[in-house]
Amino acid sequence: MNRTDLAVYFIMGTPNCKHDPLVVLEAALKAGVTIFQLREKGENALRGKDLERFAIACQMLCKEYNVPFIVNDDVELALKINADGVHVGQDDIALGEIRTRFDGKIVGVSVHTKEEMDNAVAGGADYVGIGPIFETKSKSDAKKPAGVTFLHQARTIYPEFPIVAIGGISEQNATEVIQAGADGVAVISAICESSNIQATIQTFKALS
Ligand code: TZP
Ligand code: MG
Repeated sequence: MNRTDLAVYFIMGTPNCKHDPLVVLEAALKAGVTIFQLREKGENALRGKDLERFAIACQMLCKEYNVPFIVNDDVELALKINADGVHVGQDDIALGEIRTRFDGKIVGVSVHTKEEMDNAVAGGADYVGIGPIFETKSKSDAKKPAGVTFLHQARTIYPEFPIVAIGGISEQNATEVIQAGADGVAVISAICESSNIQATIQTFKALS
């Protein structure tokens, strides 16, 4: 993976969308998101065969636009449908095992401290996600907003490692996280709730 692949990282699940999620995804792909993560969580989240069917529909769209398709948490689903990669948090299964099972694929890890970042890098992660930077309403169990202090520290310690920032990032505050050292912005609501997805994504793309 290249650091440029993280420029505009769109994350979405059906509960995040007010209208047809596949229409939202295609608009985002058309506008130039550089990577997509299916994160199907929360109230009314799809499960089982319904989730698998939806995941495959997202995957097919991403293929059409040549955009990597990542699955959040659900390692078995990611392997079953041959996703381009998986994104895991600190509470998910061990990185060593995931790295082995996703040989040649993308593995992303959420980190919040230097120790977690060191472990992710040493364990073979392809990129890390750092956040929540700002207040988010898209993750019920999100930690307190951390600001850009750790992000900046992580960039200083790892000048070349792919890092994406997440949590409450908007068109208004995205510059701050890019200046602090992020290669890109990972967003849910900024795109899902945008009244002009094309313009929103252009704003993000212009920053990195
Ligand atoms: N992890 C940390 S914050 C967050 C996740 C998945 C939610 C980001 O959503 P939004 O709407 O861009 O704040
Ligand atoms: Mg997780």
